[in-house]
Amino acid sequence: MTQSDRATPNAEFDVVVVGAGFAGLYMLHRLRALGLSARVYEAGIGVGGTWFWNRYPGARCDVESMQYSYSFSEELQQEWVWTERYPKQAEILRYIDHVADRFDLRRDIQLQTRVTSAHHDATTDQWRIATDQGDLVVARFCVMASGALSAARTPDIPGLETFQGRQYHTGDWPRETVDFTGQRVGVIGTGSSGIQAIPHIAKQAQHLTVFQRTPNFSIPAWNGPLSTERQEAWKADYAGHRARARTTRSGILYEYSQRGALDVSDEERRCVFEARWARGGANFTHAFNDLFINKASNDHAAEFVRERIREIVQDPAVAAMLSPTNHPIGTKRICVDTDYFETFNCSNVALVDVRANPIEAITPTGIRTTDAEYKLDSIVFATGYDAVTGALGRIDIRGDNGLALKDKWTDGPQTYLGIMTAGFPNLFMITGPGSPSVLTNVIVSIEQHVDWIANCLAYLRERGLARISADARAETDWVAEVNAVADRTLFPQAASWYMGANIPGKPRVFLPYVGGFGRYNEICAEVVAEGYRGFCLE
Ligand code: N01
Repeated sequence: MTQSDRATPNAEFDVVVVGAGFAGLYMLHRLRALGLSARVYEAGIGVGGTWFWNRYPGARCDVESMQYSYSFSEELQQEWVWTERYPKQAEILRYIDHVADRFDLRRDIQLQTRVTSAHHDATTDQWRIATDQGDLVVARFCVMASGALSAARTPDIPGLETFQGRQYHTGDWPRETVDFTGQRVGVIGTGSSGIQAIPHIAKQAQHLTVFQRTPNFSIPAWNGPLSTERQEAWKADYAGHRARARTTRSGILYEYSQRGALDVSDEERRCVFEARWARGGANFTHAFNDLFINKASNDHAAEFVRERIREIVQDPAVAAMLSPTNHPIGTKRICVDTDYFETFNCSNVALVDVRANPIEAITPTGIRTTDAEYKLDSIVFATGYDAVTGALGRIDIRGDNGLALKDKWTDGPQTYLGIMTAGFPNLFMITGPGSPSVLTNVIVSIEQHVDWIANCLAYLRERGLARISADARAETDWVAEVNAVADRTLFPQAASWYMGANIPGKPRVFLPYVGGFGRYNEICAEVVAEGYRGFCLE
């Protein structure tokens, strides 16, 4: 028992929500409608979660604007006007701020407050939640809306603290303008964040060195203004589009092919890939319906992209370095870029292969690899996140008998449907491990989870019940299902953050449910229709 377990709480709520990003805001809105009292804690000085912190140059969503937005309010989706095919970070943050004001959400959100612990008290059947600002509150229910890509990670490189220049992480970018003009800049990391930031930094910096460990597949975004006609056509049937999106694998309306890549001639396959490349975006990986399950089919798509890289990048040695060969296309998150490969034709940009010659240390003046020393004024870490479980791991969460979540999850996360974990009653997760989350349009996943949780709370109240917990047996079966579905795909062949592979010591388990959003949504509905099958209600 800790000191906070004995202290007298300052306040009591029906529900505490951790995080005021897309998930926390919509959760609060639904809780209000149920007449429940709620407090949302948010570490940032503003709402927006991941989109509040990710202010790096070029930050933009790779799901199209018309789809990357809430569907819960017809008025909101009709009235909001997006300006580009893919929304930039500032526009998304404006949208989130608009939502917070429009639905009067701010009065229940406490900013600049990080939840440090959440302990379940068996005697009162309440969660005791403590923050870094000294709050100690109790609530019957606790909802973790803390995000799947919110725990930014800087690798433990020796000498990190000795660097005399400026350091930045893409996932924790300063609010003030960063100007790289005249500087020698190093970027470590070539995932979605690095691939977006690099072309922008290259335009400003006197010299840019990109430290690449794994080359990534990237498809051009062909971003541009969103025409009024296109926007109005979409809005004419917004509800229909949303409903159709919810039946798909990714919760996104792509053109999902019904054919395998080996079912067509070489010429036809090439035409299909060319058309997809010309349209741009992640739609490319749905050019055939077997790219995620058939290596031979995947090889065709991968080789097509490598050919494009060789076409774009003038120096054949640099093109070879930028060409991914160690994982099937799509098994690390596909990137969507604007002028990424083209940037390596600029005379002020150099590419360094840190797989061949790893980074040994950060020095006071730059980065030292095993074969060279690079003098830098600024270093940008585009090194990603402790994904899916990281934000939960930073909170001391304890359930029945004081069991710590991090101890329960030593060998990998165990959840039932990614919504609850056995032994932690009345604790919900939004887009938790074992749910489709990061493999989908995350707003579609968020809305589905929030609706499920809100409906569950209403169900409990109508029946005079106070407690819901996941059944351990149902959880074991779900974890087995999550693994089995992943094993039928090519995803486990990549050392990706989906597998926890980017964090030294993190268990290698496939974190999201890859069976598709549509199927997952059906399963969640079936569970409810069968009286919350696999949950214990008391
Ligand atoms: O992070 P990442 P991210 N030395 O983990 C490298 C979403 N997102 O922030 O691959 C050298 O993908 C690491 O190398 P390797 C999206 O879901 C979306 O870019 O591990 N290099 C990799 O290249 C995305 O997938 C959008 O070998 C090191 C990079 O750092 C997710 O967020 C935009 C290293 C990290 O890539 C995460 O993307 C941005 C080391 N010690 C993000 N440690 C859009 O919607 C790590 N790396 C467009």
